[in-house]
Amino acid sequence: MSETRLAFRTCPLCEAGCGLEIAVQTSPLQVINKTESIGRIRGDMDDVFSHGFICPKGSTLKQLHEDPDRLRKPLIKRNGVHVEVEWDEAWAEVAGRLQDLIERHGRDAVAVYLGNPNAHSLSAMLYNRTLLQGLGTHNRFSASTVDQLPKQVAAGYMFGTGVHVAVPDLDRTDFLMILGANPYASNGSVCTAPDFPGRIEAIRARGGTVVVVDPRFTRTAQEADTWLAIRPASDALFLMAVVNVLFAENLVKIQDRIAVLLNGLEDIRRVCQRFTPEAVSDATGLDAEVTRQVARDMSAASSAAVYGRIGTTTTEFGTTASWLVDVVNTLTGNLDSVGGAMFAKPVLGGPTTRGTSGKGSGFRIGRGGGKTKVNGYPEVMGEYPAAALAEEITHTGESGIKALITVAGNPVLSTPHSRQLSSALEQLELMISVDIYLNETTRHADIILPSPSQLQRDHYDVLLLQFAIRNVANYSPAVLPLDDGQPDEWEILAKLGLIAQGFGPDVDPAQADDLAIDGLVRHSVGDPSSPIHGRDTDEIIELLNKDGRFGPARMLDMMLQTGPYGAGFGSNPDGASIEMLLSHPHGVDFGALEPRLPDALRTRSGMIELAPPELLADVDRLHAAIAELSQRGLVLIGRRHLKSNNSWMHNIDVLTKGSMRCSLLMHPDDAAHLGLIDGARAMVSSRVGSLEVDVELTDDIRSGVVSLPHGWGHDHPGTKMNVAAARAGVNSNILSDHLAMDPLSGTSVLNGIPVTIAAIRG
Ligand SMILES: Nc1nc2c(c(=O)[nH]1)N[C@H]1C(S)=C(S)[C@@H](COP(=O)(O)OP(=O)(O)OC[C@H]3O[C@@H](n4cnc5c(=O)[nH]c(N)nc54)[C@H](O)[C@@H]3O)O[C@H]1N2
Ligand SMILES: Nc1nc2c(c(=O)[nH]1)N[C@H]1C(S)=C(S)[C@@H](COP(=O)(O)OP(=O)(O)OC[C@H]3O[C@@H](n4cnc5c(=O)[nH]c(N)nc54)[C@H](O)[C@@H]3O)O[C@H]1N2
Ligand code: SF4
Ligand SMILES: [Mo]
Repeated sequence: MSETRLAFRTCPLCEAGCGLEIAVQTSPLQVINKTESIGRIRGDMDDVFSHGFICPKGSTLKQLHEDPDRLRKPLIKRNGVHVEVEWDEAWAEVAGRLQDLIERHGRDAVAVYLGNPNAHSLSAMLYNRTLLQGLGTHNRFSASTVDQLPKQVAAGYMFGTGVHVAVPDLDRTDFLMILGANPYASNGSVCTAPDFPGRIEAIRARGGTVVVVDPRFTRTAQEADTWLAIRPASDALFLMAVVNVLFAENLVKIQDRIAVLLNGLEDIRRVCQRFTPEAVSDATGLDAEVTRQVARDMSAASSAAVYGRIGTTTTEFGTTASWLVDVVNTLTGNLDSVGGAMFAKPVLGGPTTRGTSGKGSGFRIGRGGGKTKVNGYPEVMGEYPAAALAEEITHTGESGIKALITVAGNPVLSTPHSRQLSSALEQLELMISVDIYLNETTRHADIILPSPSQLQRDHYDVLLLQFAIRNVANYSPAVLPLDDGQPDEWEILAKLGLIAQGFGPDVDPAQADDLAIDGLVRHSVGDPSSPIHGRDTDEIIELLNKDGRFGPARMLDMMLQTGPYGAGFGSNPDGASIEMLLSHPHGVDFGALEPRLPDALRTRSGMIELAPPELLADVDRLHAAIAELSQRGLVLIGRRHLKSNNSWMHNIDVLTKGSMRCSLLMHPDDAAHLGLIDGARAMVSSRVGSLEVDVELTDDIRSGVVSLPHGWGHDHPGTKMNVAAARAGVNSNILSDHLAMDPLSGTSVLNGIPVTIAAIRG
């Protein structure tokens, strides 16, 4: 007889973090072999946050786990071909080559690129620190500079740290304005809210209003009361005009509680004056009266929240637009207020809960004078622009980057001027990738170290719950055991870090784990804001070790117990701990968000910096852009599809079958102009590259704007993703310009790229 057990875990594929119910089966043969297989995966109806919601990707964790192309053994490139090796051989190769390279070229010769799945991996969130410390390099890059960094920089200047990002209080707001996000496809980002679509529908069902600002009439726009078809890259101008109207029409209504915490209100009043709705109307493509009405409606609403996402951040004014989102939230009385834009109080704690309440060291970029060699881009939150990686490899001579370690990243498809990066990677002396596939990026690697599948690892959304719309906690132990000989992902990362420090190939990653725990406990008992301040270090470590836990589970227990709801190792017995979460497999809900200011502030002044000097200094550039934006010709924007996940889930047959999604959306008016018909093949060119793609005509996009999804282009030789290769699509980042970026954060321009398009005859 076959047996079935149910396992519950949080889906690690996107930021929504839905609860999954996973049937794990044991057939009679498997009983003998002591193996199990994955049966049906569906939404966990009892999950405290997602209540059964999932999207089509969630259930494909089964296919992902079983994908024959997913790597199960390390690969080493020998004579240009990747061959499978045992782990011992892989570690020996890593140790020999990495150590030698560091000795010859120094630590900064090794660059690191951390990709998006790191944000969804408990191992990575807890042990990348060990890796980075072990490497000791300043050359850090990540997907943040093709994504959300502008939001973090703006939040840092205003509230004190890069995790102080306010999220719309979706479940209680009466008015939601979404700019540059399409949660019906993406399920939300830097706003953790499973069933984001359902929560949007609930706003309207309770009589509230939803406004979507987007050049494309997305599914989200279709569900809104109002769609504002803005011209790409002009959101900062639109928001500045909203601010202008709020002052001009006396609609500013700051809560008293917030007013006393505000620095810079008069600066805002002054700088917005030039940006009347009329002055920006050509650049935004929005009628002045429409902009005025938005300001009036927001101010009149009993509660309101503005939410800006990737369509606003990956533009040349990403940071400025993100800043203005919260300026509008503040001026309309909605900052840190129920139904407005609020701050989570994460169960694990974080920079908004630790340290001195209400004050901190503030936020700066370019710390330590760090900047890139070729173009002098400053350090931002410990990293450099991903767009600079290629030039830092190719144009820095002896002192430049000679080796690269990628962890869960596919920058060849995800970052600008892909062809340039792809050829730069060929010039490296050494490349090591921690990844689950042999893909467009990892094919360049000398050594690939595969992580176990998502179902073979513990999970907790360390990062994403910092941005959640409710304070929840949910721990998922691994559903299946590791394969024989397969190290856990945290062990791979920790061991890489140790090897980079000079420990040889046989070093035990547990060594780094014990050291890290020791450091955490010591720090916590010495921290006056910690619930275990003054306790005995050895006693705490003994308590942590008593059930034989190690790795992420032990680390997590430490963070849970010392967090704002923590059990404090006995001082608050009903508080959060790993024991508590293990006895609540559907998660624990600590409630809706509550106002957190001024306690959560970590600015030097202890005030909300409404007009940070760095952002005031950008206002002239914004004003100067009006003329150019008004005349900009055809521009390219991206798009997401519910069944894609950036570049890496196209090998899952059930997600990619059906009509080809990698097409160029174009308005019929533009097509007529260019002599293109639906289904025609077109050549699209930008300053840095060109590609061929099929055109798909639709009225659901602003004329003058074309859209191509990213994450396609799976036609590289030397990869092993057979399903993806069969429907390769084309890589949109061939067109994005590595020099075009938001200068305040180093984030690339991926939306609003000037392009020319020509029909391909025949
Ligand atoms: N033009 C354009 N470009 C974009 C965007 C856009 O909107 N337009 N969006 C940008 C955004 S928001 C992002 S976040 C980036 C993403 O950029 P990246 O993070 O560089 O790319 P991903 O496609 O997420 O690739 C993830 C990689 O991790 C591997 N992987 C998956 N799961 C795991 C795991 O659990 N462990 C390990 N070790 N590896 C794993 C996959 O095989 C793949 O190689 O792309 C950006 N690029
Ligand atoms: N299914 C699926 N889900 C995902 C991902 C995925 O690839 N697939 N990726 C995940 C990741 S890493 C991220 S970061 C999030 C991103 O989550 P979202 O930010 O919701 O991303 P998109 O769905 O790309 O929506 C961006 C919208 O911005 C619009 N836009 C483009 N340019 C502009 C502009 O200048 N102004 C304005 N106002 N709008 C503009 C686009 O038309 C698009 O509708 O999604 C996550 N979730
Ligand atoms: S929306 Fe889909 S991919 Fe995202 S967490 Fe939920 S089930 Fe997973
Ligand atoms: Mo992202």
